Amino acid sequence: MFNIIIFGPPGSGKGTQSVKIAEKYGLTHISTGDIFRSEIKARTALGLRVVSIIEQGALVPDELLLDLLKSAMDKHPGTGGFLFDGYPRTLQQANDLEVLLQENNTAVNIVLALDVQDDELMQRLLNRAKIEGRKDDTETVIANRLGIYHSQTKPLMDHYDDKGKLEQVQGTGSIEEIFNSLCNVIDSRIS
Ligand code: B4P
Repeated sequence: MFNIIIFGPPGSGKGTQSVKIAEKYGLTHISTGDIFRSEIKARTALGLRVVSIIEQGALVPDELLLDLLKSAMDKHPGTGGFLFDGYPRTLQQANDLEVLLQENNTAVNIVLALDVQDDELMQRLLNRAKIEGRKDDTETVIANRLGIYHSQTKPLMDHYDDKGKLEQVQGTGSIEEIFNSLCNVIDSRIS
């Protein structure tokens, strides 16, 4: 199996690039944000539990992520690998993922970190708000999400760098240019 984490601040293009990478490399795309949004839409117990957390731009508690991830992975036995999008976001989640993958005799191969400045992120997400109307894409909530990214999620880059798994990629430019840079990095790790 070949497993990739795509990592970056909100609005860095994780979701956009994940769809393209998963298709090109035949990976199973797991987006924890997409899973939460579909649970909220379907008004499940989990959706009702997390809706206000997500609308405020806070992180869903780590313990809720573990079961969710296990069941998402269990739906794809025999996959060639997973592309984790928006997970892990805390050190606890990174440790949980490591254990979960070890239980399946596999591991994270690469962490692709998209680098984009905060002012560009704010602009992208305010633009998305006009198109998609996501409740967590208001100026105040975006600022909260960026703050949480810098304090709780960004430190994970050192964690994966220490393990020799981190690859930083410039996240500005056209979607195709960024995709090509990501593919170059993946190809260099596969061969
Ligand atoms: P996510 O859905 O992961 O939200 P996100 O960080 O905004 O990522 P998204 O994929 O939507 O955006 P992208 O970077 O692709 O999570 C939402 C919420 O769920 C979190 O705030 C949290 O509450 C909760 N949650 C999820 N996972 C969790 C976890 N593991 N632990 C705890 N809580 C969790 O950016 C896309 C935007 O940028 C698009 O509008 C796109 O058009 C634009 N864009 C992309 N590439 C571009 C480019 N090259 N140039 C210009 N614009 C570009």
